Amino acid sequence: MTTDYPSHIAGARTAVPGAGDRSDNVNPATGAVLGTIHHATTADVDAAVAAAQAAQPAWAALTGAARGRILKRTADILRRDTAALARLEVLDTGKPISEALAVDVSSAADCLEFFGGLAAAVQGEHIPLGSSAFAYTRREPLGVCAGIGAWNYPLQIAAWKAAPALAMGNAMIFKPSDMTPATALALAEAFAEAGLPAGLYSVVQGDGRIGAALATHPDIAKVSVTGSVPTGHKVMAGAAETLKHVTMELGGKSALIVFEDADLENAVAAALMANFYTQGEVCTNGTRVFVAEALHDRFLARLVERTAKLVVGDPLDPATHVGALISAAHMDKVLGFIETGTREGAELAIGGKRRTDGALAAGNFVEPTVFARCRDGMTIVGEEIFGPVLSLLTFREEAEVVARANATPFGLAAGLMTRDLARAHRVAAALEAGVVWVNDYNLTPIEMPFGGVKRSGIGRENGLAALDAYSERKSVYVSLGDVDCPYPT
Ligand code: TXE
Repeated sequence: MTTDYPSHIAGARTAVPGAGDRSDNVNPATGAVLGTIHHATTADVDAAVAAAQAAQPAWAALTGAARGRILKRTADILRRDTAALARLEVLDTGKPISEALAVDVSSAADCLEFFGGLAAAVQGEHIPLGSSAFAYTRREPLGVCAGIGAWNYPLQIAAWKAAPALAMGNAMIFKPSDMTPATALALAEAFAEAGLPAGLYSVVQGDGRIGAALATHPDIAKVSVTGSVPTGHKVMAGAAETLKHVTMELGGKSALIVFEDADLENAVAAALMANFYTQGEVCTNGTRVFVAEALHDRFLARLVERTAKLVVGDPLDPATHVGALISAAHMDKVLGFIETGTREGAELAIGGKRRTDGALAAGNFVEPTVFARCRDGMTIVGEEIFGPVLSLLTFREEAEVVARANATPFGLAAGLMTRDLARAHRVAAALEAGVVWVNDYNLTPIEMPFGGVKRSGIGRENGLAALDAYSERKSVYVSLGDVDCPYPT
């Protein structure tokens, strides 16, 4: 049985078939067609914008507490429906069910809860200006905001954009990736059940063309995109026409640095977390693992030993650690990088092949792969692969490794493993990255601002910073005396 994935505009699913293009939603693990995505048209985008404009002023006029209650109710609904939502996410993305249950759904619920709680705490400032005047600031919503999502964390991305936008009194129109249409739609239904008025969260299905229609729409005030660097360029250029606010969560080629004094087991565990979660399709992945020369052989041996134990398999099986890559085309790209790595002289320590045994033959499965003895100039060390491919490099000096870690146009994340407190903070400060993990990797609690520097992005999601990203500060100057005017009376 297949499903239809229409848009969800003004509180309801749109008609099926719609007037726009159609495409198949394919299960990456089996190649089976899950259903038909009914792409929005630009007229649908206009309808979503009109519905948002109609609903947003009354929403902004509510108390923060009233808005927050609806967000928190939505979080409860997501938690109640965790099993069903996790399954939807697995069918669309190919990621292991154990991850979808533990991370994807709860991260979205945490986000709605966090911003639901904060909505009532948003305050302006009072600015004293002597005895005859003062000023104050009002935190005002931007109006209609747009979110454009990637396919690796569809529900989490939709929540990370919608929750702070709605908490601040905006409306959100969200476009999921056309490879993962299901859970943004499920979120629309959870919002409706929680009592969110129609028009405040709409979903428009489609590809980059619908994304571009959002980025350039004259009545949309802000666009937040999660995706590749080239898409970020296009969205920002489109948004420039109407001078929109932008938040850009783009790609990365992050470094994980393992110093000589690191706890070996923790360092290996962090390297696994930094590379093989969601089959390596994580923007923050620490794919360049720099290990102190003195630790290298022991680290590599243990890394290979633990990688060999990872179960590649059916994403719906709770025992699976590594699922299917998003599409056959993406798998071919990842396998191409692996081939290039070998050709350029990296040593394949483990993995490197597509898995085609039994039922896996129908899906996009690639073994977790470790390349040892990599060098900085290699293609696999320079480019974002977005698959389960770890490049191991060695270093001698702290200053040397920091310089090499920073020698990339990207700047999303970094990690370091050491027992030396001073070094930890010195290196965290020196790394050019939006997020640095000390003695761990890839944790993104909702309380912590998240985003990149350099080509990895602009702006921050999560934490208190996200409220700034979805609001303006209006300054109100109040005079308590007469107007001091130099002109003749
Ligand atoms: O990203 P795209 P994809 C990176 C990663 C991956 C690559 C491709 O390197 O291999 O991106 O993934 C919409 N105007 N990341 O193809 O193409 C598009 O429809 C407006 C990093 O998913 O950048 C989708 O909804 N929108 C990332 C979204 O942008 C446009 C996670 C992302 O698509 C558009 C996933 C346009 N001109 C992939 N063109 C991360 N940072 O987490 C496309 N889109």
